[in-house]
Amino acid sequence: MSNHTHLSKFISLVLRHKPETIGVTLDENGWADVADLLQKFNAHGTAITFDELKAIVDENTKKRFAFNDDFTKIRANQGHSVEVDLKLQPQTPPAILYHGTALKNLDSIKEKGLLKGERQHVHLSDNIATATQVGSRHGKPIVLHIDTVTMLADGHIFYLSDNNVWLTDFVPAEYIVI
Ligand code: HQG
Repeated sequence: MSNHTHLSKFISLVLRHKPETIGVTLDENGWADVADLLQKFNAHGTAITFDELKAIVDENTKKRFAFNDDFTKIRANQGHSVEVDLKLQPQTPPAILYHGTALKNLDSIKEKGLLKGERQHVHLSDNIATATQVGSRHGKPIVLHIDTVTMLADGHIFYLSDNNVWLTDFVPAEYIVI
């Protein structure tokens, strides 16, 4: 794993799941202070400069992180397990969205629907390739098709993260086409 990939994973851990690992705090909208973050990474044995942090944010293919306008704050665009309010506005998704999972989860998903688990939302993609990739993180991938038209008609709400991941609270099994 390259040094930047390793750092990127550590930054994900801090900004999405465990800011306390290095003693950083996130505000209610998920932002960490950049100077504080850098100082605490370095104090905890992870050498990183502002320029390296900026390069990691810029080169991240999934655009996982974002700075505010003056680069004094940074946050993860989605994927949190800590409770944050990203202030995302409800949006109308394409008629079909995709969720990649592992075949071994299928029976449970058919029974219980898609649950957000540890994260704040269920994550959906607008394309099969991304969903396949996400699913293969968990095992032999399978891509579920989600009928968003009926979900919307039934009052379910969708959000789009700044890095184009579709988010919703729960997908009951009846809207899933396998
Ligand atoms: C599964 C990555 C059994 C669900 C990706 C998934 C994504 C169930 C796993 C983001 C279930 C949770 C999120 C049920 C859901 N029974 N299994 N009823 N309901 N599951 O990692 O969607 O690279 O929390 O199918 O690109 O895989 O980190 O969610 O397999 O956008 O930026 O439970 O993480 O982004 O796994 O991935 P996860 P996910 P990053």
